[in-house]
Amino acid sequence: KKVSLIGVPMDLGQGRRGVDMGPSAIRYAHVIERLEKLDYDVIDLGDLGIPNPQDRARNGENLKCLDEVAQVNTELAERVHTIVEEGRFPLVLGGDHSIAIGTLAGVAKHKKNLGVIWYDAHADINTGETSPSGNIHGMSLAVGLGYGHERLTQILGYSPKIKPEHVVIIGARDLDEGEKQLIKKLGIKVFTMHEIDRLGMTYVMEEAIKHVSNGTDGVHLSLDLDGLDPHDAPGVGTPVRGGISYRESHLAMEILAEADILTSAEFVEVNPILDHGNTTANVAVALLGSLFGEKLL
Ligand code: DIR
Ligand code: MN
Ligand code: MN
Ligand code: MN
Repeated sequence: KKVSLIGVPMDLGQGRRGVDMGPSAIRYAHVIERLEKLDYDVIDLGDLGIPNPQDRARNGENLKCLDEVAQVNTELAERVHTIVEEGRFPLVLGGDHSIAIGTLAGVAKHKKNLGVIWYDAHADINTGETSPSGNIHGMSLAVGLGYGHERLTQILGYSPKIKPEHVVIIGARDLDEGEKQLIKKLGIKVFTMHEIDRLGMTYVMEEAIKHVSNGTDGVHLSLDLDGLDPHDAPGVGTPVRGGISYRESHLAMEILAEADILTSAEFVEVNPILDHGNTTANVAVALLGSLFGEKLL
């Protein structure tokens, strides 16, 4: 595989500063070297430019920094679209999870039926109407499904980007009321922490892979580091205890590598300011190693 890596140092989709340093922390944790060692042809396209907003708290229609988030995601969508066109695998480094809006827009332009694995403590399926925070990082999956502000859903001029039956959420343990309703209404497949504990990660991943492979022409992994337990990944803006362990996450990535179904991936929400050392970026890079086929022996 040929991999094109792009960083999106954006923190405007949520309230805590520092997640803009995520791409830098992940590069510092040797992501390029890790993938090159596995014989991938890796190009680092660098970071997108992020505008400096006049007012971070401005809350138009309950969407904070809507103009800036829409602008960055439009640029990201175009860049990701080009990467796929070149026959390369887009690997997007966040930044807050609002950047999934642009990634999905760019990838799905090439894939009529894109499968999506959403690895996260949250479902990010709020809209301006349901969001208790107004933070767009909690809305990105909804936007991909065609729900939300049209400045976001209409990026690259088409909507929806993905269909609910092609989505699986893994690791959910913190959902808002409106999110629960939309998940039920759309019939989205969710493996909460309950199912992971009860059935085990091997079974969950096998079922998840079947689900996103059924009737799809590509699969995107959107991995929010807060899907992991805060003990293992402390450097995230919205930690929720009782999460997926480091070991379970490696297993999940190894099973995904074996299945060989992914056509794009993004790793988001690494916040070095809230981290212990560079633990969380190191975890992200270790998981990327497994995802790209690293083996002990
Ligand atoms: C919450 C938190 N559901 C919101 N979402 C987060 O603001 O919409 N997503 N942290 O990753
Ligand atoms: Mn998220
Ligand atoms: Mn999350
Ligand atoms: Mn988050």
